[in-house]
Amino acid sequence: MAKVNSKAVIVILFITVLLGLLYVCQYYRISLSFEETWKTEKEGSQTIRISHSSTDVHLESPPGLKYSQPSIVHGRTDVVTVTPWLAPVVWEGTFNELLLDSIYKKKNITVAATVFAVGKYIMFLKDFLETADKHFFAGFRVDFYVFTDRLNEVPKVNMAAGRTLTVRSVPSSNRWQEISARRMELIQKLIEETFQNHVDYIFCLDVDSKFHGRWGTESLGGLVAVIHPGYYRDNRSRFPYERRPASRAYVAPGEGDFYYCGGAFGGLVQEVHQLAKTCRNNFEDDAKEGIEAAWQEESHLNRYMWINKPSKVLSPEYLWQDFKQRNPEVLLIRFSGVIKNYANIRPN
Ligand code: 5GW
Ligand code: MN
Repeated sequence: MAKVNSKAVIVILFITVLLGLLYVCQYYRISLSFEETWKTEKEGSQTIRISHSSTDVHLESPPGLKYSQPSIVHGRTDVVTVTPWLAPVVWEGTFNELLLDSIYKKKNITVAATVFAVGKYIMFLKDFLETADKHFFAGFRVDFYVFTDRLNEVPKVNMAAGRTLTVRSVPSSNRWQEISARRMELIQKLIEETFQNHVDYIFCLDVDSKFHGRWGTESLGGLVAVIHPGYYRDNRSRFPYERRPASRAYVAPGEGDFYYCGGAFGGLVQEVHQLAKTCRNNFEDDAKEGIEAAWQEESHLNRYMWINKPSKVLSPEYLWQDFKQRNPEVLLIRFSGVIKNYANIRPN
């Protein structure tokens, strides 16, 4: 009896050790492949990266983090903080940045930002980049992509550690309509060719603007749109949607949720890829039929966001306009368009 028992114990022990070894190997393999990804990333080639950016999964909070107690009965009452399809609308005072940053630090995310500075718009680039480095995802890995036709006029801006600046050459164009059309195409191609696998989120921003306050992890989501500061108190009949049914950007009277900005949008790379591709195709198909939407890509973006509801909506804090007086519900202006002399900067 005793002999059988000790044999059994040895077998069980053996199996346990084997399983343990297997587990350790597996773990080691994962961390190894992660490191490999890192190495090749730096060398500029593409590898598959373990996905860690899905939306609608639980958010893992680091253990032991202390932060103020959330309330479900007290909060902002002067603004609406959720859409009818239950996407959050991000306003100052609705989120805890310490908590959010800790959650996304753990996920080790990379955010990309695209900005176009074609022709005289190069003059806005320095302020844009300097303020972005300070306020846009501070403390996180950010890759800025500048598209310009004036390569030697790109300002030397020192980025904080872990943040990069890549300049891409685009042909000069005298027609804004062309620049606008090509923006979506270039965003689509950038995603396809450069970072489908190593960037998690992307934001596409106007260059004629500056950061004045935090724009960070609270803005992350699958598909992210920004409410236009010019129309958010208006009835939707006044929104400058494309109103001709012949256009693929058409939004009928009585339709539409909000009027969103063309000057800032973003989300998960795969989502923004879908958006850019769709808007580009619709833009080009319209053009073939000799039609151009009222506000070019902004009109197509608005049509897209009407069909494909954004999973996170950013309040006008995220794209204000310097010439506009701050409204009382806007507690903090984070990003704002500068006042520009149109006659001076635009080619047409
Ligand atoms: C914009 C209007 C007419 C003609 C040309 C342009 C233009 C836009 C340009 O010459 N160069 C250029 O880089 N852009 C890019 O498109 C900038 O990133 C700019 O921020 C963005 C959108 O154009 P904006 O900022 O003039 O449009 P609004 O609606 O913010 O005034
Ligand atoms: Mn602008």
